[in-house]
Amino acid sequence: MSYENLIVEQKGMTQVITINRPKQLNALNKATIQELHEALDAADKDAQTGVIILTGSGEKSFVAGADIKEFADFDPAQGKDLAAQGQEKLFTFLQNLSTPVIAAVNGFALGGGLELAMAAHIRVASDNARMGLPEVSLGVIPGYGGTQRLAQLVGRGKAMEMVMTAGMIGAEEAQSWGLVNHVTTQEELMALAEKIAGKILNNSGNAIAAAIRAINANYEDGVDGYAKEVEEFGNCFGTPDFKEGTGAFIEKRKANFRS
Ligand code: CO8
Repeated sequence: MSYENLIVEQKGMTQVITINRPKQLNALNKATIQELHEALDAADKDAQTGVIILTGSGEKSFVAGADIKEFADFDPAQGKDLAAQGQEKLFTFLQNLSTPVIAAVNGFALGGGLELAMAAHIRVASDNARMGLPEVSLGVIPGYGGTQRLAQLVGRGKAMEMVMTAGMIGAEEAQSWGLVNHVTTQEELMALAEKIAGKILNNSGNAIAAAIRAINANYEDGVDGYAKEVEEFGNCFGTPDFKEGTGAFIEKRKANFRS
C-alpha cells in the first residue's frame, strides 16, 4: 500500500514506518493519523512483521506535534472530537497492538509527537532529540494521552512540571527521567532500534503479544493486572510457541519461533 504522508519499508521481519511531512516537521494532521492507523493495522496483521519501528523523516524532527494550523479555529466540540478520534485511531490503538512498536525519536518530539512516542512500547532517541508537551503555551492541554502516559512513565511530579512549564528536555535528561530507554548518535539511531528489534524477534511473538496485554492491564481502570497475567500465562501453554520454546530448551537447541 502507498501513503501520502508515510514511507513504509520492510527490513526482514521489521517494518519501518517513517512519518514523512518534513516541511511541517512531521506534524500530525488528520490524514497522517488516518494513514498511521492503516499502516499500523496492516503491519500488525502481517505475519511477516514481528516488530514495527516508528520514526520521522529528516534530521530535525520526529513529530513536532498535532498540526496546529488544522485545529486553530476549532470550537470545544470539534476539539473534543479531534482528541477522541485521534486517541482511538492512533494512540490507544498503537499501545494495544500485538506487535511491539519501537519509537526512534530522531529530533523534536513535541505535543502529539511525544504523545505518539509515549504510546509506543519502547523509545530510543538520538542525542539531538528535544521532548516536551508545550500545549499549555497554546492554551490547550495534551489531548492525545499525554497527561496520562507522561505521569505513568516519569511520575506525577515531573509530569506536572513538564506540562505546566511547556518546556523541552534533551535526550540525556529524558533518559535519566525514564522517558526513553537508550540514547545514541543520529547516525546510530536506526541501527540501535533495529538491534533491539532483532533481539525481540528471537522470541515468541505470541508470548510477546500476551506480555503487552498483561503489562497494559495495569493501566486499565477496573482491570486486575495480576488476574490478567494469570489468564495470559495459562493461555500461552496452549500455543505452538510454548511447545517450541520449551522443546528447544530441553533439546539444547535455539528455539525457532518465526519460520
Ligand atoms: N503544526 C503545524 N505546523 C508546524 C508544527 C505543528 N505542530 N510544528 C512546526 N510546524 C511548521 C511550521 O509552521 C513551519 O512551517 P512554515 O515554514 O510553513 O511556516 C515549519 O513546520 C518549520 O517550523 P519552524 O520554522 O517553526 O522551525 P523552527 O526550527 O524555527 O522551530 C519548533 C521548531 C520549535 C519545533 C517549532 O516549529 C514549534 O514550536 N512547533 C510547534 C510545537 C508545538 O507546539 N507542538 C505542540 C502542538 S499541540 C499538540 O500537539 C496537541 C496534541 C493534542 C491534540 C489533541 C487534539 C486537538
